[in-house]
Amino acid sequence: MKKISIIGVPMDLGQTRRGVDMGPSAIRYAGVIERLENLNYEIEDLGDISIGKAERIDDEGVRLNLRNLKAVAETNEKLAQTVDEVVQRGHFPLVLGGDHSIAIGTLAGVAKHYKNLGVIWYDAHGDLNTAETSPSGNIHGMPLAASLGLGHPALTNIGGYSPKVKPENIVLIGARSLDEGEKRLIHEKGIKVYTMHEVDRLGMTKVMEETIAYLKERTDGVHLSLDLDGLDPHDAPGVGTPVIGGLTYRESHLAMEMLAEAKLITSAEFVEVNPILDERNKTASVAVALMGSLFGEKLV
Ligand code: 4U7
Ligand code: MN
Ligand code: MN
Ligand code: MN
Repeated sequence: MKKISIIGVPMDLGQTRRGVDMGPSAIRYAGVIERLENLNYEIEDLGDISIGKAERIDDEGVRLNLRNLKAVAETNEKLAQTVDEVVQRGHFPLVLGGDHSIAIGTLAGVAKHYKNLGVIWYDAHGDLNTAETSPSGNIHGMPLAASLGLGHPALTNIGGYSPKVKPENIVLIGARSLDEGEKRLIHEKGIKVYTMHEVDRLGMTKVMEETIAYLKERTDGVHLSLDLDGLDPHDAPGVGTPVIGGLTYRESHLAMEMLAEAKLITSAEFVEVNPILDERNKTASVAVALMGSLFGEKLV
């Protein structure tokens, strides 16, 4: 596929730190369009999805332990629609966040086009909380659960159907901060996880070889959801929930190159870039470099 549609989602309502809404601008400023055009893709930039307004007093969100539920759900509904149209037109959807709650909408737009969509969740976190298990009430910690059909119907039914993915079609990479409820769910559902422990033991090459083989045999398309906090804060400081001991830039680069070589990925999103917390747009630049590798950039 030679056409990529870029969709910005300046969402910050899925968590409480301001600035992540500027992620799409920072990534564009870091040169994403030029970078991918140089790889001979035709790029269509669809601009940014408009974000719902937060309630000034969010009584319902507080009561439900789902901060900004209404606005987050509305925005994801719009995103799902946009992504759906992009896939229908045969383009590759590349979504720029924004906080990770937008994965709910991206997956809603993508998953209906596949019988068995695979998902690679590249993240320090599992994002497998529901209102019942979430220590924070932040919806950016819930998108993978919602896509499995778990949680509030306003989140699980985005796009008018549920679930979007099956637990056996998911691979988590880089996990190192999982809440108790998330660990329970991972065991209960048999979700495949390469925590930092496995990355250390096996090395990224083996992790990606296994991931690619696993998803190739059971899925008909694979979505990459890459949270920049999957990387170590040294390499990606501009994120709202940094966790030390993460994946290096080099490991991540290798992972993207291996995915490119395997021609596995059919849609992608890069999320949680927060320019206010960043150092000279480093994290956005890392995101763009990883996109370059994902889309086949070669060193020679
Ligand atoms: B991100 C957390 F409790 N698990 O649910 C939560 F540690 O999209 C963090 O991966 C979630 O950045 C992080 O609030 C969400 C917390
Ligand atoms: Mn077209
Ligand atoms: Mn994360
Ligand atoms: Mn995340």
